[in-house]
Amino acid sequence: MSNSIVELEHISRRIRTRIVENSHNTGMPHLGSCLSCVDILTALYFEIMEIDPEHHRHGTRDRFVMSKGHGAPALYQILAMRGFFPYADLVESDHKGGGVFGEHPPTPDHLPGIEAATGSLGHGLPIATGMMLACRLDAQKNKAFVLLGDGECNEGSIWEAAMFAGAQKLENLVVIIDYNKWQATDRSHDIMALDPLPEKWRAFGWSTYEIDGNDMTQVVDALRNVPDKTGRPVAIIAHTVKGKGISFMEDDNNWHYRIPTAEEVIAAKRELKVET
Ligand SMILES: Cc1ncc(C[n+]2csc(CCOP(=O)(O)OP(=O)(O)O)c2C)c(N)n1
Ligand SMILES: [Mg+2]
Repeated sequence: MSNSIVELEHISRRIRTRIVENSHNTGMPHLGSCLSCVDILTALYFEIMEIDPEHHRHGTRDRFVMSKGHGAPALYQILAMRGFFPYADLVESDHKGGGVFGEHPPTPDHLPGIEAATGSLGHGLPIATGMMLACRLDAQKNKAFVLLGDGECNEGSIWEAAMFAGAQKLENLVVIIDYNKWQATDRSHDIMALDPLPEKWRAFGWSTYEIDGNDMTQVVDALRNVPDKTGRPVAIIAHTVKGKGISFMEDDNNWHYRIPTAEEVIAAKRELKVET
């Protein structure tokens, strides 16, 4: 696609508005986690990825795996706006009664655009690594983009997959780390420090880039640059702000679980300055 940065930023604000409204209406948690990665998802789905919502299982499509599966509410909004299913399905669904729009992504055959059922942290990267190995065996050039949380990088399975992908030189595999410096209950650094993070990925055979993951220009530029001709998989360390875009949610980890009141939804929409 060829959206300008201003258009992409506008889409991001609309997505943030819908996420906040949806959380209030359905009781869906993980607002801060969703708001932190919206700009990355917008860039991927509205500018970077080769996808066709009309033929969403096409074999040579690019893949996106939401490894931090609790970011599903953001992914649902992106998929609806991109045309994978009607927005009305999402708004009118019964979230509490076992519908497809749960706190974590369902299996792919239940919702167009979902590539993997995630939610147990640490599994999205191993799954995407297998996908890209299979695509290479089929001589396909498509890419897989995987969104990891920084807390999620505490999981051992992430590093086993990283070591395998580096050794195999899976150059069409791209990891984006949503580095918002928080996990569910505390600062990531205080639970299990990740630093030096770029050096760790490089030691496992990856190219690394560091960006501001809430700056649309930097996000698009980094994603346009893959594969990066080194033959290595790419890890983009995206520094983000949990709760980004709404002043009273930014960097306040209470919004990992909190649900906004009707008044807070109005205040958030006033800041975002867009309707859904
Ligand atoms: C294996 C596993 N352990 C624990 C959880 C519970 N959990 C859900 S979100 C979360 C925090 C994850 O932090 P991070 O990856 O940094 O994501 P953020 O919310 O900051 O975007 C945890 C521990 C889980 N989903 N899976
Ligand atoms: Mg985090």
